[in-house]
This record gives sequence, C-alpha cells and structure tokens, in this order.
Amino acid sequence: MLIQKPPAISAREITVEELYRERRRFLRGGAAVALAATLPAATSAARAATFHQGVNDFGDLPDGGFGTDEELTPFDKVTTYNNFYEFSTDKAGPAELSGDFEPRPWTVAVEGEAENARRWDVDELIRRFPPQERVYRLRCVEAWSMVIPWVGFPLADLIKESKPTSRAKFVEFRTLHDPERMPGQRPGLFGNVLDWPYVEGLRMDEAAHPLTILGVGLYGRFLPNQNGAPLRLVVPWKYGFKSIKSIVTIRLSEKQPRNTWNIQAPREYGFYSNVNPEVAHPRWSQARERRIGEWKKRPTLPFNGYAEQVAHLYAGMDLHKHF
Ligand SMILES: Nc1nc2c(c(=O)[nH]1)N[C@H]1C(S)=C(S)[C@@H](COP(=O)(O)O)O[C@H]1N2
Ligand SMILES: [Mo]
Repeated sequence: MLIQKPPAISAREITVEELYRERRRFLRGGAAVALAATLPAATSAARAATFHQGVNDFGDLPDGGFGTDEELTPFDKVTTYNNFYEFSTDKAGPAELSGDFEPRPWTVAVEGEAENARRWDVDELIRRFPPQERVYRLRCVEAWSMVIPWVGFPLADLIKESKPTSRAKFVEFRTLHDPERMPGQRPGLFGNVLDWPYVEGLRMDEAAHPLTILGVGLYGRFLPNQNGAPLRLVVPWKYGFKSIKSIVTIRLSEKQPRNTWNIQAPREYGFYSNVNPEVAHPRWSQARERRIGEWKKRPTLPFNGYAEQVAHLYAGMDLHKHF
C-alpha cells in the first residue's frame, strides 16, 4: 500500500484561524511560547521592541506609518486597564471577565449602501488585507491616554472592496450583542447602563482616512479579548469611545448614525468626538491628560496630535457646536 507523504506545510499556509487556536491552547496552558518560530519572521531588532515577550502572531509586520517615538505603554497596562462595558464598567474588569470569550469563528457583515455587500470571516479579512503595525496614541474621554502598537489594516481598503453606492455618506459599526457571552449585557447590576448593542459611526471621509484602521492585534499578538477581539476600530484623533470593539456589522448608510455615548448622554458626548483641549466635557476639562504610567499630566493636543493629517476634514465647521 502506498501511503502518500503529506506535502510539507510551509508556515505561510497555516491558516490564521489555526494559528489563533494554537496560540490560545498555549496561553490557556499557561506557557508563553513564541509561535513566531513557526513563521518566517524577518524582524529587525528595532521592530521586535514592539512585541511582547517576543510573540509575533502576524509574521513580519510592515510599518504602516504615522508612528510616534513616544514611549509605548507597557503591554500589561494596555491589557488590564480597559473600557469595555460589555464585560464590566470597572477598568480591571474586562481583563478579569473576558477570559472565556471565544472570538472565533467570527464573521463581519458589510451591509447597506454597498454593491459588494457580503459577510467576511475575520481571518479571511486578515488574509485579504495584510495587517501593518501602527503605533498610535489613544486618548480616552476620561482624560487618560496610552501609546499602543496596534496591528491592523486601513478601513479604506475594505470600504473600497465593498464598492459604496453614491448614497453611502456614513459608516455605522455594531458590536456583538450576546448576553450569554458578554456578561455586561445581562440585565442586572450594570447590564442596563447602555443600550445594546454598542454602536458607533463615522462620516465617510473619516472612515476612509488613511489613519483609520480596523485593529486585529496589538504588540504583535492577536487582539486580547479585553481590547476588542477579534476586530475593532482604531481612530486615533478621536476620543477612545469612537474606537468600537468586537465588531460584527459595518453598515454603509446615507444618514448619520447615532452612537452609543451620544444616545446615553447627548449633552456630554457628540457624534464627532474629536480630541479637543479647547472644548471641555460638561463635568471636566479636556485640556490635559494623564499618560498611563506617568504622574505629571501632559497637555492634550488638538486632534490628539494628528491635526496635520485630519484638521482639513473639519474646515469651516464650528467644533464647539460639532463636539
Ligand atoms: N463595544 C465597545 N467598544 C468600546 C468600549 C465599550 O465599552 N464597548 N469602550 C470604548 C472606550 S470608552 C475606550 S477608551 C476604548 C478603550 O480601548 P482599550 O481598552 O483597548 O484601551 O474602547 C472603546 N470601545
Ligand atoms: Mo474612553
């Protein structure tokens, strides 16, 4: 009998999903194993600085630009100080309560005003749009900030692939609504604090701006659950709440969508939510921020320091009115 030898599988042929499962097994087993060894990682020493404990789930990541030389917020802070109300309203809660959440298999529906409306498996998206590294500042509306080495791809690429119709003026995003898997959505203690599912929106030019990415990882790793696995938005010039986590629907629409925090408290949170030191929140100033890990507060920059790239999008708009 002739037993055919299986062809040698090159690392490139290992599917993203298999790789993810493999990593999850290791992590659950408590062993910190660098799967990077199975990938053709041609990573320079400088780039390796943005990995945590040498783990590199995505292979050699091209630098997506727009970076900053500012010190990175340590991995442990980025993954234990979170806002993710689907799990907890407490900053430490998401890391503690999201461990059992399974972010795969996962599909993302692109719908609405798109000729190529369709459903994508998240790993198909990652293969179709190879991720890059983007070191961005994240400024929370609560006046703290971090510097995070994200892994993601431009949302513009997916929008283009989806062929928006001439009526597509906005992009609306929706988080998974599944109280079985997301304890914060269960009625009870804080299950009613927000209207589920969490929704967000961007104007089409903001969504298609090269700074706007769909994040699929950080520090070279698959996105930890508490940071919005398996796929979240990252819009670095806006307050953190615009960067919606665990996305299941991306809808191109003609009308400006509502967004969760605007629905919750319209006087406090607008649709645009551009980082703006000159426009105070009704209950606190936005002029300064605490970089996580630092004591002395730093001044907050207009558009979170990305004014050169995005200020033109708002030319002629009254940003006190459109906060
Ligand atoms: N679905 C969902 N997305 C969300 C949130 C949330 O509660 N639910 N919190 C937002 C807020 S307020 C911030 S500051 C960022 C925090 O992202 P991080 O935990 O990865 O730093 O996620 C945003 N995305
Ligand atoms: Mo936030």
